[in-house]
Amino acid sequence: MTPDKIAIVIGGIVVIGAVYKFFLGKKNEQAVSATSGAIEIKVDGGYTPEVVKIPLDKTTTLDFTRTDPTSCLEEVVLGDFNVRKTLPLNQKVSIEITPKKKGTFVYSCGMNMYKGKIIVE
Ligand SMILES: [Cu+2]
Repeated sequence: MTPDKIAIVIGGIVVIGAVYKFFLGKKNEQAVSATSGAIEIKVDGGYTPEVVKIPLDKTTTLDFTRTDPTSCLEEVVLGDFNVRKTLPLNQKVSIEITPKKKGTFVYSCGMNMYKGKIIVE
């Protein structure tokens, strides 16, 4: 094979890998349940875990820690719980919520670009 053909093959493998990872990543979106009333959420290019499960009528503390310097993520908005908080870099910000309704609630960054989900059950 000539070097340009090798480059095409390598490029193809990289693209297939990226596509595969994208779809697999979506499937791996698994909900993490809050244990002992608290859950840690890492804010770095989005929210990890992206989906959390919390119990109805109980207070759960969501501990957000932002390690991503992107200003996009400096605010977190939990519209359904009337919460809007600034997340200083590398500092844990605890948000307590006591859901009164079952369902799936979406929260986001201040610009509504990055999203996470809270499942109340
Ligand atoms: Cu944003």
